[in-house]
Amino acid sequence: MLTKTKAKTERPPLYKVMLLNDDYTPMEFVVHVLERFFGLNHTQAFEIMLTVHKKGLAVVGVFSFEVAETKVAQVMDFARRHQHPLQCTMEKE
Ligand code: TYC
Repeated sequence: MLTKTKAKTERPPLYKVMLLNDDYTPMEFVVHVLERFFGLNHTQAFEIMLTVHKKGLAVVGVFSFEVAETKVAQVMDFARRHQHPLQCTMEKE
């Protein structure tokens, strides 16, 4: 019999949400986004913003598909409304 019957606990896949650097979005705006949508305190938010600024991108959180999708949409919508080119993406972990 070729059918595998592996007794395993299925975990839902997780998704990394990442912020990308650009030359135009103000640093304070990125810090505000990280506090507002990712629940980070000011120090954590500032550190992650600086990592994105220096390295080009950083993972800002890991979530279920639905939550990751919502965070990306919220960040992209908020950035667009403020006319900043900030980009936020998600990727399967
Ligand atoms: N590089 C931007 C600047 O110098 C700051 C920035 C940080 C932009 C993180 C986007 O995801 C970002 N104003």
